[in-house]
Amino acid sequence: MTAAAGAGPSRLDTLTSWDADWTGLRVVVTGLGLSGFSAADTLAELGAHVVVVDGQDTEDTRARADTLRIVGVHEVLLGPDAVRGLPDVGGSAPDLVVTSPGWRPDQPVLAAAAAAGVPVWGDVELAWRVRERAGRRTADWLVITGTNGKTTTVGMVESMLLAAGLRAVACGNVGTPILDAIRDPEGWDVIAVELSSFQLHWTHHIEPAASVVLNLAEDHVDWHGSFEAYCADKARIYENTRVACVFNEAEPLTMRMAEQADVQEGCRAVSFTTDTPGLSMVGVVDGILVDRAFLDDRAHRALELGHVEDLGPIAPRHQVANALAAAALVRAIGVPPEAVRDGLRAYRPGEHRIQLVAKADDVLWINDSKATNPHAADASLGAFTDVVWIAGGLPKGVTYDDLVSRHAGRLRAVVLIGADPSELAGALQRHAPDIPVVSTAVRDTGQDASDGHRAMAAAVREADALARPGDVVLMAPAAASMDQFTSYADRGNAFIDAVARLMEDKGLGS
Ligand code: UMA
Repeated sequence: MTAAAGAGPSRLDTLTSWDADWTGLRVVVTGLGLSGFSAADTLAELGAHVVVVDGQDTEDTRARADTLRIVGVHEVLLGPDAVRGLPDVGGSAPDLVVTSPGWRPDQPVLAAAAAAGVPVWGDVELAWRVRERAGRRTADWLVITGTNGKTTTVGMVESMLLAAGLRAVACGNVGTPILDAIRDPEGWDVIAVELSSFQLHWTHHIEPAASVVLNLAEDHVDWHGSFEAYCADKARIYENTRVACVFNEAEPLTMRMAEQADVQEGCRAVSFTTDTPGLSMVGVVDGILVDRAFLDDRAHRALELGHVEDLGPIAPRHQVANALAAAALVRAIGVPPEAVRDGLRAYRPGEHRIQLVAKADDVLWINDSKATNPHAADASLGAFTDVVWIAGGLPKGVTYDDLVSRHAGRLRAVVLIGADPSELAGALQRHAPDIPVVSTAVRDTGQDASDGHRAMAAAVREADALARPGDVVLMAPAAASMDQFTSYADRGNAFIDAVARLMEDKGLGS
């Protein structure tokens, strides 16, 4: 191991605001997707000497590279050779690597950086460093992680902040890169930041006003190497929190993470529960969302924040939990109770999360493409009683035994999608041997593995044949989509299109 290359850690230690001297800092940015592009663009604006690398040499990456060169990025290296090792920057070793979240630590560029002692930051670390800028307000950060519910919760937080009249935005893993948000010319009062385990892995020091781990279940084991490593990265979200570490009363692991975190003086641990709340909790009493954490006389009183009905007509338990977590975060920074209620009323859930697509012949067709792991599918399966379940895809190293044994009783039938559904099929054989299972899988049908839209159309027809009045056809794959689709949104749209065609063929309109 060699000492840190180039300017060394001491120069990096001084880089704690936009107005610090970033000029000529030699930086390699890995990845030319959403976050890499925004990191390279930011660093060029700061005057750093930037080299970007990406393993894909496509029309799209070339076009993005051209744009970056115009804004002052010195070099963009594309294709497999560009990501086999750490490049020099302006003829010397880099001072810093800023990585995109999807890059695994054992990827050769990042492994070489580690071996050479070159610090690696994610875009969230860079965003924290540049958040202060002369003449602009500096936003408070409310940060959210968890295996499931992050996107919903960050959206609810944003909605509550806006209802309170604050200038606020949701950013991070939700889709708007955090550096794009941070560079907004007007600045923000508060940013609501969704953080993935990948982003947390590459984040070294942030000081959020409030933080939450919503829940924890097996996910992304292939990236982190183990569930323990995944949890260790998630736990980093609580470090240095200023006002409140929010945890899930139903998941003791989240409490331990909050307790073990090194937080700022005066920071409190506050939990959320979908049952009656005790002291320092938010929870539910007779359908009313209540706060027993952020009021002076909390030992004797509770504050009404809203009603479960404020969440809309379908409010499964996990959605109530997300709403309470969001409420705790905003209450930590003094958002009034009415804004919590108004924010929940104004919030519209994103597409592909327990989305009602059609109702025909007394059968509900529900798109939950966002259920990319067993834990998410568990929540949506649990919300219905008689289910024709469309499931399968890339399992990401997780197992299905618990999920299938828990819900075997509610399954009418299962239709398998995905290039290789053998993991799920095995769990169904073991724990639900009497449930009919139909496969649309490539191995059985010989169809093109990439043709997810055709597979989905076939799955929808199979489900239609199996469903009886009163049933729900639930597309909640419990797996990632990339084996047959470009994203979970593409998979959800394939389902929506296939259901619309089915309805047309039945003469029911779409
Ligand atoms: N690449 C390589 N080599 C690698 C890996 C990637 O060259 O080994 C290149 C790809 O060719 C591509 C770029 O790197 O050009 C992609 O980088 P990325 O995978 O980090 O993705 P971004 O486009 O930067 O998007 C990321 C998040 N993606 C991931 O974490 C995988 C987005 O979350 C996030 O919205 C965005 O930053 C803005 O912050 C998506 C996601 O799937 C929604 N997140 C996972 C999840 O929610 O489960 C964690």
